[in-house]
Amino acid sequence: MSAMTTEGAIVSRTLIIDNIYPYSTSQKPIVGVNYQYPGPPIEAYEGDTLVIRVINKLPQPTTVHWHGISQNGTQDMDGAVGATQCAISRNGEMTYIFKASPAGTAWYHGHHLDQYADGLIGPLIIRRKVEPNQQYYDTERILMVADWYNELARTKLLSWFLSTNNPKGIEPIPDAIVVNGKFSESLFVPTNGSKRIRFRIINAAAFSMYTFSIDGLPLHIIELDQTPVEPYTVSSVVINVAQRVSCFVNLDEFDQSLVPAEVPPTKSIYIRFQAMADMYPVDIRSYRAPYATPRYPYPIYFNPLFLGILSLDSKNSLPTYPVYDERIGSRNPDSEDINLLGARPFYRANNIVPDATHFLKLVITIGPDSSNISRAYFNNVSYGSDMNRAGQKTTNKKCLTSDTLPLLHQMAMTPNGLGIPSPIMTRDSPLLVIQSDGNGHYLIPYGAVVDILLENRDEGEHPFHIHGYEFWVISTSENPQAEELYRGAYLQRDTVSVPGSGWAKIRLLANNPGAWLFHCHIEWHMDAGLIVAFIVGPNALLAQGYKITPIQKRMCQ
Ligand SMILES: [Cu+2]
Repeated sequence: MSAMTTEGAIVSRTLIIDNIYPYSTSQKPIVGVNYQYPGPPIEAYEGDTLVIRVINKLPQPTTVHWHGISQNGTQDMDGAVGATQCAISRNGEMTYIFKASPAGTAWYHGHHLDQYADGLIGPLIIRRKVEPNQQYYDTERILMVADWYNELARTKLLSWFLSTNNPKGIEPIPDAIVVNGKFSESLFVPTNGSKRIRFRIINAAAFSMYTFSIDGLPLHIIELDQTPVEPYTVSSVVINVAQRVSCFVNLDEFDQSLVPAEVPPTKSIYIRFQAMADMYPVDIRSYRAPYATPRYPYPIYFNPLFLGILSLDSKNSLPTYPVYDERIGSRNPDSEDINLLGARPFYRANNIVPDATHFLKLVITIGPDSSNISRAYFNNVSYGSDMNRAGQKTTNKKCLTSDTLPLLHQMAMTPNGLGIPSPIMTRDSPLLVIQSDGNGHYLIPYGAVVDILLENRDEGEHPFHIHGYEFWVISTSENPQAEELYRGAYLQRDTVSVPGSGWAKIRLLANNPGAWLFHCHIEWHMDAGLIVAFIVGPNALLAQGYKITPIQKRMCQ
C-alpha cells in the first residue's frame, strides 16, 4: 500500500454494529451503529486520515462501505464483501484506515446481507478547508432519508422477493418513510435562529427515489454527490437512491402567500420528501404485500409523502397553513432532470475531461431465470448467480469468481491470469472495447478513459453507483444534447440515475487500480444480480505497492 502523506489530522472513531429496538411500536431489530439509527455523523477535513474501528456484535457477518471515498492507495478499505475483503465475522472487528478524500457529502452503509436496508447507514461529511459557497449559509443540517420496512429486509423480504412466489420481481414496497430516523410529522429541524441554512440531503433508501422541497423556499443547489456546483435555483429537486444533494435556503425568501390571511403567522415550514410513486410496479393506494402481517401498527397503505417540520422558533409547533397535499406520483417539471446536467461545476479549472480511449456498453434487463425467479442482468449476466437468463450461456465457473477469495486478492495473486480478455477493436466502435469473463468481471487497463453506455431496457429508473471513483455524467436519453452543450464541463458524480427505457452515458478515468463494484443501488436489484466488477489495472495495483495484509488474509479463513 502506498504510504500516506503525513499532512492532515488523524480522526479516530469506533463504530459498534449491533441490533437495536429504538421504536416502541416495532419489534423489528434495526442494525444500529453505536446504538443509534441512523448511525452518528462522521466528520473530517479533506486530507485527514480516518481510523475507524468497526466492531461487529451482530449475530451475522458485516462490513461497512464508505460511499464516495476514492480509497486510492487503500483499495482493501472499501468494505465491499467479495470485491475488496471478506466479511467481519460475528464478534470480530476490523479497523478501516483511509484518506478523507474527495471532500463533500459522503455516507457509510453496510455492504453485506441487506444490512443497509435494515438500518446500517450514517453520514460521512468530508469538509473542505475553504468551502465554496460558504458565504451563503451560517449553519447546516443533515437530512438522511430512508425507506422504512415493517419486516427485515435480509430475511423475510429478500426470501420473498427472490422466490417463485414473485415471478414478476415486484420489489418490496416500503411501509413508511423515515428521515433522520423519524417518521412523518415527527421530525423537527430547529433553525436555532439562523436564516441561512445549508441542507445536506442523503438518499439512504433501499428502493425509493424522492422529490425534496421545503414549502415556499427556493432551493439553491451547491453540491451534487461530492461535486460543488455554481449555485443553481430550483423549487424542488429529485434525488435517487445513494445520491446526495446540498442546497441552501434563506428564510427571508419564504413565500408568505402560502399562509392564508385568516390563519396566524406560521412559526414553522413543512419539509417534504415525496416518494416517486410511479417507480413502484403496483398501485400503492391499494397494494397489500403478500408477506405482510397485520400486527404492525403502521398504516396499511404506504403514504408516499413525508412531512418534516422546519421549526423557526425551535418550539416545534406545526405550520399554521394547510398541508397542500400533492398528487401521488406527480413530478415537478423543473426537477425532471434528476442528474441536474445543467448544473455547472464550481471548480471548472480542475475539471479537465479527457477524451475517451475505450468503450463499454452495459445493457440492463430484468426477467425470469430458468427457475422462474426474477433476476436483473448486465449484458445478460446476473452477478453471482448460476441462474443466468434462460437460453443464455451458463457461467463458466473456472473464471474469476468472488465466491472464493475477494477479487482484490485474486488480482494480487494472479495479475496476468484472471481469465478476462483485454480490450479489442471491433467494427462497431472507433474505440477499444472493454471485455468481460462472462461472469460480470470487466478488465479495464490502468489509465484508460472509458465511455460507458448504460442502456436500460427495463421500464424502471435505476441509480448506478461506482466504487472507488467519480465519473463524469455526459448525457442521458432525457438530455442527449448535454454532451454537446456542456462539453468540457461535465459534472462528476458517483451515482447516476438512468431513465426507464432510456440510457445514460458516463466517462471514467481509470486512475485508481483495484476491484471496484459498479451496481444498481436499489438494494433489491443488487440482490437480483445487477452488479458488475471493474478490474482496473492488476499490475498497476501491484506497482502501487498493494499487498494482501495478514489481517485481510485471516478474515478470509
Ligand atoms: Cu435498479
